[in-house]
Amino acid sequence: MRGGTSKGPFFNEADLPTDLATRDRVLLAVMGSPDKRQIDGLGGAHPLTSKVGIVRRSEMPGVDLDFLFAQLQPELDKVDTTPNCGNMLAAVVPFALETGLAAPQGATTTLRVLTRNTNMQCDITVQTPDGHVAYAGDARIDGAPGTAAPIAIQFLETAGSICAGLLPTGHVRDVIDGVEVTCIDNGMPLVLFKAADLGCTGYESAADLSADVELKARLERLRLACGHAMGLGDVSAKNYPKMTLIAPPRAGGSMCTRSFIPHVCHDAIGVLAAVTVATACVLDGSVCAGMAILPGGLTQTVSVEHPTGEFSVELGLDPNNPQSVTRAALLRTARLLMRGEVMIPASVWKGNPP
Ligand code: NQM
Repeated sequence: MRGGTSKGPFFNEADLPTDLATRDRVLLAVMGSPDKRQIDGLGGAHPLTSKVGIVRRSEMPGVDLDFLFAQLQPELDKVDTTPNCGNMLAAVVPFALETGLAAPQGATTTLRVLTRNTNMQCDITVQTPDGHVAYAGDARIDGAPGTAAPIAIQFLETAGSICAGLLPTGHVRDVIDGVEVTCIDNGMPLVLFKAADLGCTGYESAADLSADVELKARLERLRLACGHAMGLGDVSAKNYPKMTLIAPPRAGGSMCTRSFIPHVCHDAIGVLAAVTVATACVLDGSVCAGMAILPGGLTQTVSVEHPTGEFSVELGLDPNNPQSVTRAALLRTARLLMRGEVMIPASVWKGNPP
């Protein structure tokens, strides 16, 4: 499935080994990791195409589907199920409808999905005219070509997904390793700082930033220090916190970003990374203060500019405390790319008994 600006294979959990160590070996074999080109598997030689979705019917009252996201890396022998992925999440309901894990409800189908990685719930609405998922439509998301049917995602509660809370250092702004930063987690742990503070404009292309070896070494030093400050311990082998360079918006949006995930620069920005940037924009005293251009009000659409366009996040603020974000809504698209069997070497797993 393509989910937003990511893609990867989706599995019905019942088709995978129950033993987690075997499951991870199977997923590595599916994707062809570790190998820079993932030549012996389905992975696309990039973190955004080294992702796997695992879905099952939920047993939790009020929840329809459970989703487990697995992040692999081309060159690592590792399967990480600790972070979220809001892009792969967009493909969960289409996958469940295609495979009979859920039934269509009418012209649209809304299901509640629990992301098991961080226990996060959301409501996802897809178009299902005639009882089938519609993929064609007019919705456009920057970072994926063309247009497609809209998939609306409404997040219910995202603060402190992996960290202990929204502001895991206890401050809205810190100075860490000589750089003024906001460490924040509203669905994805991020470190935000002004691009200019690291000698960048913040308007560079993703390719130019990914090729800047010196900048990446500096970012990694800062990331490791922030990881400790955020209570995440040694993050050298983790793909979070993501490092987010910010600059004044220049395309009519609210804030301009360049997001390292964390060792290459994203061509766009992750879904929950965008939710987290939007949240930092509305917090008084964050590094975004004085730079973000916001519409104001208790329902704010924050437009996060990124290298290939923008990502709009609608935030709902608590009327009794406008510094508190109570919900986030956004639009994605997804597409079924293929269905079939993926072949696992018998030395890795011989398959579930028929
Ligand atoms: O932040 C990339 C992506 C992501 C994650 C990453 C994501 C999210 O664009 O919710 O979607 O940050 O590694 O798929």
